[in-house]
Amino acid sequence: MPYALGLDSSTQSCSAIVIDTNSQSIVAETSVNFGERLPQYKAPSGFIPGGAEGEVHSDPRMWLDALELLLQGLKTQCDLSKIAAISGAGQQHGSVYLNSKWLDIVGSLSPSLPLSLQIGECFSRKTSPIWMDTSTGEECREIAAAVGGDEVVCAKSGSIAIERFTGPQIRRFNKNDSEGYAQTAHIHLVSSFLCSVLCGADAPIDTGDGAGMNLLNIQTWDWDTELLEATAPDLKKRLPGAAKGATTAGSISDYFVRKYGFAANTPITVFTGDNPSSLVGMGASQPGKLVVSLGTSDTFFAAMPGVVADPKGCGHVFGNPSSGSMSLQCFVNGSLAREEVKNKFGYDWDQFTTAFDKTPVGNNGNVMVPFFRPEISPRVDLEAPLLNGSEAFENWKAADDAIRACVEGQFVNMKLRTDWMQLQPEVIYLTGGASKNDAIAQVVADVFQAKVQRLAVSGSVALGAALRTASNSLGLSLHELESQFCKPEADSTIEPKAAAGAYDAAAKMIAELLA
Ligand code: XUL
Repeated sequence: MPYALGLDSSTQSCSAIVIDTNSQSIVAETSVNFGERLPQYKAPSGFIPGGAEGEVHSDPRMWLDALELLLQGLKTQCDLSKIAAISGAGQQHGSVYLNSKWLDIVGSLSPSLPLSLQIGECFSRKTSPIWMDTSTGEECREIAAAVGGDEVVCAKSGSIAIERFTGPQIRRFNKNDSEGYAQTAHIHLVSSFLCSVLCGADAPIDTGDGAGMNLLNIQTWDWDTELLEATAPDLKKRLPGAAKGATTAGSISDYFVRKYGFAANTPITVFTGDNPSSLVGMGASQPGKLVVSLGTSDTFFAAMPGVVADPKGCGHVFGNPSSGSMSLQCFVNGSLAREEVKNKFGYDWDQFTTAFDKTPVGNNGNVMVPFFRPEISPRVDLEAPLLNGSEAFENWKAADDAIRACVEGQFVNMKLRTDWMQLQPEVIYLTGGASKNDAIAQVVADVFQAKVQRLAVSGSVALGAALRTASNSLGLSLHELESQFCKPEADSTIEPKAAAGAYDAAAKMIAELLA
């Protein structure tokens, strides 16, 4: 019987999954799309459109209303009193600003009134900046300068000061609205805010999500005094404690027991960020497994055996909710670039795939760095692909060559940019739209010299939360839970075919083109 509930408050929706750890099955799954179900917040894609100067904010009351709609829906699918453990995850970096009424109000919520109405009294900043916000370039530079440069910020916090990260956002709030900052008694991330609401008390920030703030020291996994001071005055007293992922934050508050029928005292494991949660939900929380998600942008993440920061400052290090650390690296030019090349030649996806049968591994030395938009891994502002040779992309006549060059260029660059993680992959889990394509999967296997398996995951963030709490609160092995719930698709394995070193020449050329 023991059920575990995992929640996921993401950018566009809030989702839940309930697993039965005995029968190793999913008991219930549901989701609430913010734009569709809560149009009153005028945030069709989960954020308020038209923010000035790169600001992207959401109304935190929307997240609370969505949580209630979600639990109402879940209640119709399963008996919530059977849930023996709860955890969750939130979109990373977004922050919630609360005044001095917060602890009293969240600790004594009345089930006859909605959360949003009661907690609505507590916001010292009406809207929350989220990860899409790019308004804090100046604050990033100020924080870096105050502590001795980006290298120092990166070595301390696992990432250089970045616009969407929470510290620069807090700094900007204090600069633009010092009165509002003075009224702020508590600052939470989306994840720790929702965890606190469920517990009816302040919950800690876990090291997975906390490392996305430019405030947490990845060597001590605690707040870094220098970074706090470089960010805003008296910041430490406004933050909750930092805690490792396997920490019990509290137990479900009376509000949820009376309103939704949860069992009293149901334990809640500290929430984490969506990416760290997804690492667990993909079954990759142990070093040796990499996840490559192929979407509009491509994302690479993996559990790391040690704690190292990217010396070039492109990647991120977060706490691994299972233990140790994880890396995350984003590549803007993912499907975006693959589609650009496909469309240039008027190919469909079948023709795109067949191109790989007609061209050899290494593409006879025809190399492309396929950046059609400014890239962040590495940082390149140029909006045109770089080629080895003087030929402009517009003049590239051989469609099949160009397609192979694009995909090989993407993954050779991915390998170059992730070498700092010092990983020795046994298996690469490929997920996302393009992962089904065998030709692309073969290039990944050949470049990384590791076997590739496909994962059919839709709700890896919520699943990761359910697995984490089943491990932390119900005493089950996380490793076993991952192998029970996160199975790669049958017959999806692709082994490397090319010899080790087949991409050495291309790697050298791409490194030179980007030097
Ligand atoms: C990671 C990031 C996004 C958010 C939104 O650094 O900004 O992936 O977590 O999901």
